[in-house]
Amino acid sequence: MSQRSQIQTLEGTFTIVDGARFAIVASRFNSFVVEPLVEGAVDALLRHGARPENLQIIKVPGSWEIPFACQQVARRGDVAAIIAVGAVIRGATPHFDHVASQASKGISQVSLDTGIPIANGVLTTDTIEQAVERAGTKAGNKGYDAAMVAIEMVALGRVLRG
Ligand code: INI
Repeated sequence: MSQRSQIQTLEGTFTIVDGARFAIVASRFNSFVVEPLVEGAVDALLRHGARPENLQIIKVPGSWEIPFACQQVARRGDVAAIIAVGAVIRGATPHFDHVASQASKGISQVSLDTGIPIANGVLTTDTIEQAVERAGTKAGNKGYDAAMVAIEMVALGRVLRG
């Protein structure tokens, strides 16, 4: 037996355990981009066996508010994972940098603090065109992708916890 073949590899599958609940936390800011991300996330979850009654969509004003909503939902303790979706699009002021970094830092912090996987589907782009490309057009749908990550991380968590 080769040494390489003796190394254990652990990873999650894309199978949703029956009864697993998921929350999608979505901003209303730039909703023309965010709504397709929400629909992409819902599509991924349903196609992989989630039950509609186990999905919940939570709307917040902007991406800045996403971490707080994620924290409240995660603390509730009734979801296997959260999918955060939003769109921070660069404007003429430094506001973009504050919102983008608060959203990503906050999402990561809440996930680590609560032990609930949170997939980051918040777009940070220089232009509206780049955002539209990632919301179901040329560059795929980052909401769909984030939901797939959430499914995988739930499965991985179960593998790691045994
Ligand atoms: N919120 C976004 O989700 N995307 C943006 O591009 C954005 N910009 O550029 O301003 C934005 N701002 C609002 C912010 O998220 C908060 O809702 C607001 O600051 C109130 O706390």
